[in-house]
Amino acid sequence: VQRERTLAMIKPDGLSGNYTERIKEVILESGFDIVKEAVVHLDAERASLFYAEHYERSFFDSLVKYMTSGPVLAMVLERPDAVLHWRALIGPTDARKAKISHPNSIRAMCGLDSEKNCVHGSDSPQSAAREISFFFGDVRSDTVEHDEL
Ligand code: YYY
Ligand code: MG
Repeated sequence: VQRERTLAMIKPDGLSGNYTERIKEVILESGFDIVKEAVVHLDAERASLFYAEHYERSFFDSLVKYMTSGPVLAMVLERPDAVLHWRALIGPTDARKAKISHPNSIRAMCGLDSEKNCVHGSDSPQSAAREISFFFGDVRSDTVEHDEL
């Protein structure tokens, strides 16, 4: 089975609220390997770049403020269907809705609302590639070893 990578992030309130160990338990119990991880404190420029697709949205400034309010934990997760599987585990964007419709989801566990939702997950393999290189640099060298034989 083809393994796939996705970018997961524990956002500032998840990290400061001591949810990291519980979230990692869910990750490992769900068959992911944590391939890379880094604690990073984003500045406004980096947070804006990460969420560039939302630049025009009314919540953008508030989102950037939230994402720069403390360090985040970025992780590369790997397993088959990693992108879809991680999105399913974290639940809907609005943590208030998650608590009702997806009570076992990670956002239901540690999120607050549609902004402070505790965790991030890439929404497609293309986003995952962009977001993994955003945090960890260009990782193509990890996957071209067969071409070199
Ligand atoms: O991918 P996901 O995080 O589930 O949601 P997006 O629609 O991509 O929004 C990205 C990010 O923006 C979300 O995690 C919180 C913030 N946000 C917000 O503050 N208020 C909203 N109404 C929608 C999203
Ligand atoms: Mg998104």
